[in-house]
Amino acid sequence: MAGSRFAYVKKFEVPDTLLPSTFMVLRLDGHSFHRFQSSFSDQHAFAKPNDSRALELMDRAAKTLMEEYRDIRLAIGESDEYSFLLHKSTALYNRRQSKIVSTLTSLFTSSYVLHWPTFFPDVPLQYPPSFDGRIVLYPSEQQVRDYFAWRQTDTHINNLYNTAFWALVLQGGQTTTEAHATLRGTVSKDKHEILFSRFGINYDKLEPRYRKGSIIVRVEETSVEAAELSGKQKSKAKTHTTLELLHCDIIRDDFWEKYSHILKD
Ligand code: DGT
Ligand code: MG
Ligand code: MG
Ligand code: MG
Ligand code: MG
Repeated sequence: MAGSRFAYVKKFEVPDTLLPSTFMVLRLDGHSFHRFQSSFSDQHAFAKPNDSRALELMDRAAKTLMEEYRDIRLAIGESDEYSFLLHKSTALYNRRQSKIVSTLTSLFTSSYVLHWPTFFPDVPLQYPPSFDGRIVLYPSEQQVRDYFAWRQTDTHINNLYNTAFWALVLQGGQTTTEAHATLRGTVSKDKHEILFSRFGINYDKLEPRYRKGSIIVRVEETSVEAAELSGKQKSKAKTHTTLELLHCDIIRDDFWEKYSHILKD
């Protein structure tokens, strides 16, 4: 059908279809959360180094996304970020990049705001938080595994640093400048030692949520239910989806062997 003489402008919209048969990883990250988390009065600022309310709210928003989009098989979250894995053959929005990134980022953000009062009942939101989003494509299973290993290693490195840093400041009475100086050039072993000898903190005993981040796995169970239909016994297959929230190791083989369906087509 002929459009108006203005319709030619539509031709300027260029396709942004993502490569077929490749894993998609969508990563969302809180925009300027450094400012966001400290914008509340001191008493209400995110707890240091980890605020379990804020982390649980992130998990809640991630679950909203996985409830809505069944093509997401796995997610990992830490701090103000979450990554989601869509299986390689997903046909979501015909694999249009902007459509996927903008819609999913928007839903995550609105869920974060919607559920804010549940996790922060005494802290009214001061301004609307936002998240950035990007998709990275990975052709191989090994790269997908390495991606998740990369995020979990990052969680560990940041958490060890932040735990030592805030122990030096909050318990050790150092200024933030002094604490940075104390930790400059230290390796992992030194930080463990500082935590244990100065503050009696055994790092490995800290909550797995903080050390490993949050992992959400979609588990689909097909059960065959016998149904009495017009006097005849018939069976019908039903798929139940559950989302499991874990704080476990995702680097070793055990995880990928136990949840081998994640990478399958
Ligand atoms: P961006 O992502 O480039 O827009 O900037 P930021 O400021 O969001 O930087 P990013 O994402 O590298 O760092 C996350 C910030 O969020 C960081 O300043 C610490 C803050 N944050 C996240 N989770 C917690 C928490 O549980 N407790 C506290 N105190 N801060 C947190
Ligand atoms: Mg950043
Ligand atoms: Mg951020
Ligand atoms: Mg971040
Ligand atoms: Mg529309």
